[in-house]
Amino acid sequence: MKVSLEQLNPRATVLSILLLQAITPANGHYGFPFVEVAGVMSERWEYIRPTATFGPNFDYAGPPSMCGPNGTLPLFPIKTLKVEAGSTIVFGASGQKAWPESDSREPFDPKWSIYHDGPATAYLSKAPGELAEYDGSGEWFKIAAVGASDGIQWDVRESAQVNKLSFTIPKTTPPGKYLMRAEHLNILTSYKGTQMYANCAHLEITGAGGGTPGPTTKFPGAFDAKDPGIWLPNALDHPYQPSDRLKNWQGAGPKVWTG
Ligand SMILES: *[C@@H]1O[C@H](CO)[C@@H](O)[C@H](O)[C@H]1NC(C)=O
Ligand SMILES: [Cu+2]
Repeated sequence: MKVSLEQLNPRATVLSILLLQAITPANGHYGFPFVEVAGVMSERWEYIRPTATFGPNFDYAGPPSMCGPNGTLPLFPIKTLKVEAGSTIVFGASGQKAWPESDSREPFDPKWSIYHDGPATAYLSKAPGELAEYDGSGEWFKIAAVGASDGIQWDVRESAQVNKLSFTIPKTTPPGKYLMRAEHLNILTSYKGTQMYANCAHLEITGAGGGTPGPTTKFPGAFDAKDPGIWLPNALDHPYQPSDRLKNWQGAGPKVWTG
């Protein structure tokens, strides 16, 4: 049914416009509450630290930059996914479904996709003891950066309809219990305009190990709003022709360790 604005009581119209504005931003944001297990998407928050909101984080150097808002410790107990080094971890994306988001148990919706354009990265940090008690204050190393393989458009972008992020654990990663951080950025060229979305999985990595991961960094602290991986000059947002700088994008923070 179509109703013109004139037909409505003006006060009701103002109210419904205000309500629309209050509801709309929730649709614009997202996170990674799922991980695939043997090709099947997990339940929501089964292996991922719950976060209170999927709203964008602009505090690149603050606590939410690690595992998302309220992700410094698990808000409730979650499982640990056992994986062999060398395997690929697939995170599933979702829009915000509840307030707080940690209350939602909505399953993965394969028809929904990330509708912002920007790079994705993944990091690991080994827990000294149990993951449930690990606040992520140890060393972190980056294992992947998914940029713009054609040098002109981000691989993860609205028109590509991406709903999963895949990252490979380097084969020589030392065995142990790890927090795995998956991040997608909505790259915007304005200073402090880029939106950060991050969530962390609990992993137990098996295998022979043998590698020495590095360089390492800390969360929070790995980023600064002026980091060229966060605040890209205009030419790198949407270049008119392929750019090697965009093609070779490694992101904010340390270089990728491949094992
Ligand atoms: C998240 O953290 C904020 C600030 O400490 C707190 O007020 C809020 O209740 C937390 N949310 C949840 C779902 O725990
Ligand atoms: Cu958004």
